[in-house]
Order: sequence, then structure tokens, then C-alpha cells
Amino acid sequence: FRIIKTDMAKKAFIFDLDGVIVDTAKYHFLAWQRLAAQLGIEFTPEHNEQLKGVSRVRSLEIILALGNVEASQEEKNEWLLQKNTEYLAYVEEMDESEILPGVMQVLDYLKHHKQNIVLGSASKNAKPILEKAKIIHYFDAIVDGNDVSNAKPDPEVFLQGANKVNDSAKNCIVFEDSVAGIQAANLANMISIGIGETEILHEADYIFNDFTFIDLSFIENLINEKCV
Ligand code: B16
Ligand code: MG
Repeated sequence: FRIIKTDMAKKAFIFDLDGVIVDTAKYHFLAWQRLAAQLGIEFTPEHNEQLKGVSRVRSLEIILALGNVEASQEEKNEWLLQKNTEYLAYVEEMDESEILPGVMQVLDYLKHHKQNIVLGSASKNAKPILEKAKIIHYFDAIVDGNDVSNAKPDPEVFLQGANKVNDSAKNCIVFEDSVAGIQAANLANMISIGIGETEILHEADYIFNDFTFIDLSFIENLINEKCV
């Protein structure tokens, strides 16, 4: 008889951080809101939605545009530092209780099945956050805001992640909560899984409200799906 060889290459499961693994968006919001108030700019939770998945520098530009505020590069640098210092004070208080529901179950399943686990985040603070959440050891590779030059929706962050674990894009699955992140995964030719609302993330291949809606048999199918 003949042995039919199937492609059993390890898959790479690439996780966004903020909004997927932990809800740090609330701390970004508090820190940005304090700065906005200081500058006399109204900044609401609705405005904050525009900052999801967006870099720190771009976030400041969006807030300044909301208030029609023009500033020198020096002032912008000072405000970026102020915001990040305040944000890091919140991060300092974080622990594993802030990991979003259902995430650990999927991470444990992937680890147990020896799949590659990768972080693909726009945040320059990703490593301290993963350390605070006590899950940094789950990750085979980390690509964050310090590594990439092109922000999502550019696929660079996810392509770098695939590269770090020697996986080709067709073997990668991305979990993302932002529209730009889903677009980046699609542009990278990876499977995109939206975590959040269908109306917002409709470009994703699959959408779940949160990780508690993901059945482990779904993950099992992704692992076993033959890639050509
Ligand atoms: P930092 P993600 C993103 O993280 C956040 O969604 C976004 O709101 C934030 O501005 C960005 O990180 C940069 O964060 O100021 O820590 O470098 O969703 O890509 O994990
Ligand atoms: Mg995110």
C-alpha cells in the first residue's frame, strides 16, 4: 500500500494583543483622555474606537485633529511621553486576571498540540504587558511596534511573525479585533479571525464575539486543515 503524505506542517497562530488577549484599550483611553482634557479637546469612548490597532504617533495625530490643535514636533514628543508614562502606570498594576475570557483555553490547546504561537501587535509595550499577564512564555515569536515600519493594514507585522517561526503565510491564522488588523491579515493571505462585532469586522474569514465562542474543535480543524 501507499502512504499518502499530507502537509502536517505546524500552523502559526498569530495573536493581536490589545482587544484580543487583554483589554488594555481602557487604559489607553484613560491616558489619552487625560491628555485631551489638558489640551481642551473633547475625547469620548466613540472617538477611542478610531485608535484601535493604530500606532501611538498616529493616535496623537487623530486626537489633535479632533480639536483642530496644531503643535510643534517638540510638543508632540512631550505629549507622547506623558501619555505613555501614564499608560505604563496602569500596565504596572496589571496581572493575569486581565486576560480576556476564553483566551487561556485556546493558548493551552495550541501549546499542547505543539503549534506555533506568535504575537503580532502594534504596541511598543507588548512585552511588559505579556510579562504582567504571565503568558510571555507561551510565545514562540513576538513582533510588536518596535519591529515594524509599516502599520496595519500593511501586512508587515504578520509576515514578520510568520517568518520568525519559518511558516509560510498559508499556514498562518490571525486573531484580530481591529478592522486594520483584519485587512492586514487578508493582505498577507492568512486566515483572518475577527474577535468582536460582525458589523465592524465583516471582512474577516470567521468572526466570534469573544474567545468563549470559539469551540476547540474549530481550532482542531484549523490545525488539521491540509494546506496546499
Ligand atoms: P503603544 P494592538 C495597539 O495594540 C492598540 O490597539 C492601539 O490602541 C495602540 O495605540 C497601539 O497598540 C500602540 O500602543 O502606545 O503601547 O505602543 O491592538 O495592535 O495589540
Ligand atoms: Mg487590537
